[in-house]
Amino acid sequence: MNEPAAGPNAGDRAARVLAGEPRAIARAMRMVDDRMPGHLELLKALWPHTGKAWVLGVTGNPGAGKSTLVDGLIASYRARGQRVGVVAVDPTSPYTGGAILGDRIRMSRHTTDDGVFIRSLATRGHLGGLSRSARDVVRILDAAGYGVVVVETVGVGQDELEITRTAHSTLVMMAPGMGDEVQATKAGILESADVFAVNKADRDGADGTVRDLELMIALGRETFRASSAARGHATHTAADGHRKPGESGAAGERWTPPIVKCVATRGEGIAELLAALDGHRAWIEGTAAGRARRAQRMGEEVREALREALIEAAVHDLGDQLDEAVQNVDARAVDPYTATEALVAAFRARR
Ligand SMILES: Nc1nc2c(ncn2[C@@H]2O[C@H](COP(=O)(O)OP(=O)(O)OP(=O)(O)O)[C@@H](O)[C@H]2O)c(=O)[nH]1
Ligand SMILES: [Mg+2]
Repeated sequence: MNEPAAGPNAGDRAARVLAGEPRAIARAMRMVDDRMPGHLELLKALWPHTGKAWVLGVTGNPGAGKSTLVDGLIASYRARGQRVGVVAVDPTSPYTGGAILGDRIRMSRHTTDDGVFIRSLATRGHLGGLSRSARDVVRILDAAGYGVVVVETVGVGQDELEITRTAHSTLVMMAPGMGDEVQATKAGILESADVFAVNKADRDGADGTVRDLELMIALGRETFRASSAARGHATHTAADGHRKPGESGAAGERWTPPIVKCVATRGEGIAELLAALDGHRAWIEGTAAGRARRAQRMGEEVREALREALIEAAVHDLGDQLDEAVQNVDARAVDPYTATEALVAAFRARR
């Protein structure tokens, strides 16, 4: 597994990724995922060639039909002539590409299409790093010319929500009778959803799920009004009413998540869903509020990277001083607040 850092330089590697060589792409993904030496140089070399892909996050409870739907979306984007990358993320699984995840992907009919690149990601112990890994893998696909990149996550917990923040548009899938509606409010998914898909509309209860969602969106709107618009979020919950599938969800500068009913197994509702997603993309790209959201997320990424880099630098530079401080706090010779202040001061003084 451990490949030496020697070999092709970042420029060569980047050139092969840009040329769309599948092996080079897979290798680059492994490098960034494992944070191998040279991965940052590679990402830097790829950066000027990124920013073209549309990133779609797909989330929802296990079994909602995400993979089946993504499979249908891939086919539609391919029919439009777009190349599609898929990153399947399972925060609950320590295995990458194992049987469990393989079973969850269900996109096998696209595996022979070289316009489709599917990659799975699992935690493998590096908790918290999954959204960064997902973001970097998405960038590699972006640089390699995949115009649409789908990030599918399992579940609607905090980890998944964080991962959806790496996307431009977030599609939240629900299925009737799974108690998803209640879960959604808990996990704060209303704030993350740009488009809702109520799947398994061939089953009883889909209309009820749609009504529940409409109600929650309306309630969110009231809450938003009550807490005033001063929070700086371009949140869609402030918009007026919900649109019918296919209509734009943009009301002026605001965005209301459209709700689209579908039957993923039969491909029903996919066209409406694509229209809703296109509408959201147009909102992100065409309105000041949409662009502000994009900028905000870029800001989050830089802050996250800065936090990580600062911690690394501080731990490296402070060395024994950090260990001593910990011992002193443990011996109650100093309180942790004063100890932290002293460490920050010491780190600053070294610069
Ligand atoms: N009746 C019905 N079944 C569906 C529909 N869409 C998907 N299914 C079935 O639901 C099951 C789960 O579908 P998946 O696409 O694997 O769901 P998923 O959300 O990706 O599941 P995880 O990856 O395990 O979270 C499969 O047996 C699908 O065939 C639908 O519209 N109607
Ligand atoms: Mg799945």
